[in-house]
Amino acid sequence: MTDAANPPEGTNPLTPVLTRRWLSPRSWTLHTYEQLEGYSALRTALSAHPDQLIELVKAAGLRGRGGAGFPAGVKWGFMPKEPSKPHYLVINADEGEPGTCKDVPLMMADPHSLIEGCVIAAYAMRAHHCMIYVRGEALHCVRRLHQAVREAYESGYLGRDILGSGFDLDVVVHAGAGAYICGEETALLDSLEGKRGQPRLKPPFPAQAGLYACPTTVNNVETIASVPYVVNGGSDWFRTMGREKSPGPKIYSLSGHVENPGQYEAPLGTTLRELLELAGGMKDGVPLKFWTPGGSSTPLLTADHLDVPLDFEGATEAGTMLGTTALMIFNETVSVPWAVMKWTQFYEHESCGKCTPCREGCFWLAQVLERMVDGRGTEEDIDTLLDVCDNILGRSFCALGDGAVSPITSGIKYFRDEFLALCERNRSTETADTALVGA
Ligand code: L3W
Ligand code: SF4
Repeated sequence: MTDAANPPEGTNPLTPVLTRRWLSPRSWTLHTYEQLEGYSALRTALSAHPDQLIELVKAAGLRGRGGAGFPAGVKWGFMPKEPSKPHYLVINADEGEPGTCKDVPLMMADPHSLIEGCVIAAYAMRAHHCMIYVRGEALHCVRRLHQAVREAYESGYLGRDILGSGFDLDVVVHAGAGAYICGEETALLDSLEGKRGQPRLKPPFPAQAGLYACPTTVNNVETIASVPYVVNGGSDWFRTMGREKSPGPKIYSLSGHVENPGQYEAPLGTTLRELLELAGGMKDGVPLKFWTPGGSSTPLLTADHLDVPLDFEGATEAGTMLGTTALMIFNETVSVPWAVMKWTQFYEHESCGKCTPCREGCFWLAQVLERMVDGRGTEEDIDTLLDVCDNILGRSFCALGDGAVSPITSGIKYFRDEFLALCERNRSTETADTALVGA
């Protein structure tokens, strides 16, 4: 692992940590996992005090890999130390953010790293129940996790008295029903309880009142799968990768107009320019026009942002967010208003309807964008879009509303001319029609 942290000079910045087993034959089996140091971190962890593990994760600076980047150790520390109610660990595997394809590949290729991370995290937080909430459409992934969980039970890594430590943990794999909003942690908890998945008011945060009103921690798949490496390598080793406030490796998923789309693991802070090099460059050499750093909920960037360090701070300084590190890459052939319309239709469809700004606003945004793309827009429509966005941003109940306006406001910020051109086209058609009628 130290080698991965200190690659010889001149090699690419890939850090095969989380992805190091992915290309091994039958990488998803317990046999392969054990052959490649699997479950060695669990043995170490179970011999430590739970609080030592929380301090270790805090010292490593491991931040949530689901989008918000909240420090994992701090979140674990919110859980009560003396359980008066059951504690729950919930894994957010509802990977639904457009363009995001890192958690499903991780669970398919290396499900035991997630399970090992779950046992360590649950032990640290005094939880004896863990739920893995998987995106409903990813049935292949649900099956793979079921198989891995079964193997882990049979080998004493789950269940009663794990590895003779006296610690018990049950893991349940739960398939969602395909609603994007169930990736929001409190909607996910409602869904797990059998209710319609809609966000809850926070506070109380899940650590105070989560699943069945009991102390709960919700963590992303990649976050928890990183934990065994932190335990084995230590916090100093983890911090040799990435940047001071955003340490460690990260799985970047590249899609769209690149030669070799896929998952690229690299230290946090790697730039798109470096990632594009790893991915073989832009497809057929057609130049880059715009891209998302972390799914469609993060403001778009352009070819001027190739050297933005892709970590939590770097993305914010560039006026966007790191999000899920889902880099969707678009070349010059793609119309920005068209792409923005498609994303807006997605948010309109996925808005849960609980609050008015998002429910009504996403509907109107989609209407206006469809009209514009259809060549029936006017210049005032651009102001209408920005006005509706302004009434959604910061006024919605959950992050979906804020995310929905990101592609629109950033699209207009960088490519206003393209939106205007659509309206001009409409005006010239109108003039032609009038001339025709007049004739
Ligand atoms: C206790 C406090 N806990 C915060 C916890 C909170 C949560 C975590 C982060 O949104 C983002 C969003 C999407 N006491 C606490 C506390 N916590 N303060 O920390 O919380 P928060 O509210 O900052 O973020 P969030 O609601 O978890 C996540 C963005 O990610 N996103 C989409 C993600 C989609 C996926 C996917 O498909 N896999 O993850 C993309 O950008 O817009 O901004 O646990 O409870 N005082
Ligand atoms: Fe539901 Fe949208 Fe409101 Fe979130 S912002 S609660 S998704 S209506």
